[in-house]
Amino acid sequence: MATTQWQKKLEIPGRVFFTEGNGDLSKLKINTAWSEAEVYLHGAHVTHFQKKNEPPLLFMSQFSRFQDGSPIRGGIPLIFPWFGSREGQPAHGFARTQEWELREIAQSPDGQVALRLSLPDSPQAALLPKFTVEYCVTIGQTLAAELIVTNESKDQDLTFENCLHTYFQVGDISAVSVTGLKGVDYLDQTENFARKTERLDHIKVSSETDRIYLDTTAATEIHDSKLQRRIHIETAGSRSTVVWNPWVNKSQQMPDFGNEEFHQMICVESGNVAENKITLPAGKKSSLKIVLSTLAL
Ligand code: TA6
Repeated sequence: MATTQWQKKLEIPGRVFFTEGNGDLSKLKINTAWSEAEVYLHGAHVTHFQKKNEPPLLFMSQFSRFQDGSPIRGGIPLIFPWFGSREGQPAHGFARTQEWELREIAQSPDGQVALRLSLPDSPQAALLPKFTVEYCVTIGQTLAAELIVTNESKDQDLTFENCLHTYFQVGDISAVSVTGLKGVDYLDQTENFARKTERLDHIKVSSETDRIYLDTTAATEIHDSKLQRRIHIETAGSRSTVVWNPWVNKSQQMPDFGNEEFHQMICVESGNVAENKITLPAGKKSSLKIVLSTLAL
């Protein structure tokens, strides 16, 4: 979709500007003193974040679609108002396939860039109690993303799931572990949502892994011994952490994902899913925030 003149007026020359993304979708490129990033208006989708002299933080599939009605595969898919599949509806809700509106670009005195986007009205949204959704992305030495849902109705609760479904770039999945979830119960989606308890400090992936960790607000870390880095995932307003790698068979079943790409990615997702879903009273707001940073291993 073409970038409107009003949106172009928000550009900051040399810092934040629109460019033609894949599939003729509108893409914002952001450059800061520490990093660069890319954000599509389609799904308000952060597709790239990279600190200077470091490998990219986010994984993007080389086979991703960039078209109306399809989610982008990789980066940070924005999951709302439901997580997972739903009869007759798009998986993971409709927010990630809508064209979001850019509302504001702000540059802080220290040079961080903040974008504020809003979810437009839609027929699907009209089926729910009246609500608004804003998404704020802040790019600097770290990458922060905050999803704010406001229940605008006068007398109805708004029940929803939300999740920032982040795909992280790793050197090799066999040289990766995830920490911060020991002792946490999870639903194992590879075993029909069987409920289990995490026993390991360092979770490793050697087969399809698809787990919804529940009632956890802890920070998690991805230890990558091939890229010699730790990715630190700090959250606020998140009670669920999802860990996913499709491995061989699932990779082959996804046309927008390469058969061998599972070696270079892991999803560690933050949100409120399944029994952690949110019931927001009329007039109230909810915030889900992640702050992603990298450290030497
Ligand atoms: O977050 C894990 C998961 O729910 C997996 O079950 C898998 O479906 C993944 O999300 C990707 O979903 P998508 O609809 O983006 O293909």
